[in-house]
Amino acid sequence: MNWPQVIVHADMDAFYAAVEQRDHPHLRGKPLLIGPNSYRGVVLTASYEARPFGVGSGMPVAEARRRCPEAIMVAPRFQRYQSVSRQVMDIFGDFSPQVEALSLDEAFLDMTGAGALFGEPAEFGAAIKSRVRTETGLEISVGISGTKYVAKVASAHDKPNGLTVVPPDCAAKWLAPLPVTRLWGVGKKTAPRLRDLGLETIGDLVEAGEGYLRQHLGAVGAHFYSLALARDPRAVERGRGARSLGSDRTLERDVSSPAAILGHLRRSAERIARRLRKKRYVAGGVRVRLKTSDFRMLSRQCRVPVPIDTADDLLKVGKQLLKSFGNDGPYRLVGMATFDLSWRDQTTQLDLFVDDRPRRLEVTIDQLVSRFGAGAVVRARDLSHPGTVARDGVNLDFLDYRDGEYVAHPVMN
Ligand code: TTP
Ligand code: MG
Repeated sequence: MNWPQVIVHADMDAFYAAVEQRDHPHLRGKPLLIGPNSYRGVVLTASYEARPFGVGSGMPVAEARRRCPEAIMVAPRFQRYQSVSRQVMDIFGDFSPQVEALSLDEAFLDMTGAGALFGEPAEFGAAIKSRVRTETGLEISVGISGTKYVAKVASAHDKPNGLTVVPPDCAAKWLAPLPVTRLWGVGKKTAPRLRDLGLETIGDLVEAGEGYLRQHLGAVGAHFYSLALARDPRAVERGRGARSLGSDRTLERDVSSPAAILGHLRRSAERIARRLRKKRYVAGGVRVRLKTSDFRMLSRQCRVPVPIDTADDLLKVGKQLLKSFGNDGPYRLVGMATFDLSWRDQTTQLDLFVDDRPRRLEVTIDQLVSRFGAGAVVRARDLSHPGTVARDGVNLDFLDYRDGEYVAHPVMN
């Protein structure tokens, strides 16, 4: 089977309604409409029990209630949905560093090259579904193919709780019998036009040919023709959800000595490196941020020739960046972040050409911490300056401790 690209589209089933049914057991198995309890609003979504009545997103509440009088009206709780969404997106992040969130409940994942880690598409599709179910108690439908377009059509194909894998070489054949409304961009206006031309299915467009479609529909005709043949060159874009992994430390006392700044950077680097390794990511770039005592945020970043995932390497880059600030502080925040994240296993250089002793040490520490928890390991040099980090809600030193991050073992240094 030939999979030049592996694109996953994952979309929660009846998202808002499913969250309400999960949180309120008495709503389970019942037709629900999520929306304002007023006859003037529109329905945001309907539970699957309500859908056979022909109700759904965007329908005026009055119309929906007429069609499905026994439906229970439930007011939306956006914060709740947002927090579930974060949980779900975080799970996606464990399957790929390339996640393009399209809305609260749906995303594309580029899983090209992930086979070595997760097996065949059908296997990792099932794994995504099962993690979402275990961790959120909710169901999700997954479509997998070689393009975004086909993956998206596939995820809707067998909803709810669907898993549809369409190998790229069968994609055009798979699309052919589907109605033209499944083409992106064919809506209420275009569908009747296509029907007037005798084009009912996606396969009909392919048969009609590009020239014919161009002649009758203009440039958009050529676009539909490409989609109908499952051609869709768009890459998964991380966009707003750009995955960078970082750690900022807001300090109780401003610092200006290079040694003190470096001390904080090192702790950020250690924290970041552990999280990178846990997710099996490597970073293609490093950014250092410093906030001056008058609240100006300064930032320097650079890319690295070989992706990295150790505190040792992060810190080396961080040190270089630090030299380029041209500002002597004092600083109230010291932070580091990594970006351009990719899978560790796709980068062959790693471990091969570089001295991997620092990495082996860090991995050993990871294992100690995961086996013995907080208190297992601390670097000697960290014992000398505890407690310099103020409340920033994220990165307190004592959180290090409670998180099971480094604690003490002078020998490890
Ligand atoms: P969708 O994924 O479109 O719908 P859904 O998850 O409810 O159902 P499906 O199983 O068909 O995927 O949208 C996700 C959530 O976004 C949905 O639960 C409610 C909200 N939403 C709106 O607020 N307005 C809208 O117009 C649509 C379509 C959705
Ligand atoms: Mg959905």
